[in-house]
Formats: sequence, structure tokens, C-alpha cells
Amino acid sequence: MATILMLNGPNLGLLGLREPAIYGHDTLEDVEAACRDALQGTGHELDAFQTDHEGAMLERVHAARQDADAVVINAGAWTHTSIALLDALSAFEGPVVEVHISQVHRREAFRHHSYVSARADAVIVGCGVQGYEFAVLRVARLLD
Ligand code: DHK
Repeated sequence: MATILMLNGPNLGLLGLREPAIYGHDTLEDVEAACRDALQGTGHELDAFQTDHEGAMLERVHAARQDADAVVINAGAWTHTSIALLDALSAFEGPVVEVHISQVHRREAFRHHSYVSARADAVIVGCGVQGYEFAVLRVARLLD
């Protein structure tokens, strides 16, 4: 059994409450439950972590080198700013899938560039929270 680590960055703990017209009404708990359901029968398990602290995220990605086989990440605004996060993900050897709930390319120009994409094996954008389910199923396939 492989472990898929789902990582969410800043402000994503407010999912369901935060700008619902953009990010929807589902909470992060709902999203995690949907991903666990999606993985049923694949033989893979989900571990999930959200933080608003960049150092904590970097440390979680470092630990993933030992305790996870694949990463699904929505880095929130760090997507557009953090070379440190890109470097941490580059030190992780398994599959990485990047998720954005909103269609970032239809939004402000500062959301169009992603440092995470330079490492990601796939990028899922604009599918709402369903994008997380697509992402975990994609990494499950890559792990098989
Ligand atoms: C989430 C965020 O918090 C923003 O900073 C990104 C992303 C977009 C999303 O669509 O999931 O720009």
C-alpha cells in the first residue's frame, strides 16, 4: 500500500467559507473525505496536511521523502512566490500533482506563473475541488 500525501497551503483551511464564488462551498474535510472515497479499492491511502506557515510546509515536504510515495499539492499563493517550495518538492522523488481549484489563467496575471509547475508531473486547474479527486486518482495510477 502506498501513501499519497495531500498538501494544502495558506488560506485553504478556510475552504467552504473563503470566497465561495471562487473556491466553492466544500470544506477541506469534505475534500479529504472525497479523496479517501475515490481511493477506495486502489490499495492506496491518503495522508493530509494543511498549514499557513511556509517553514512548516517545507518541513512536511522534507518528511515526505521518508513517509509518502506521492504528493498532491495545492500550494495556494506560495505557488506563485516560493522557490523554496519548488526546491523542497524537487528533493522528493515520487510523483507530484499540482492542483488549483480555480482557473488561475482566467484570473489576475500574478496567478499565471507557478513555481510548483516546474516540478509537477501533472497540473489540474479549474476543476473546482473535484480536481483533488482527479489528482489522487492520477497519482494512484502513476504508482501502480
Ligand atoms: C488557491 C489560492 O489560495 C490562490 O492563492 C491561488 C488557488 C489559486 C486555487 O485556485 O486553488 O492563486
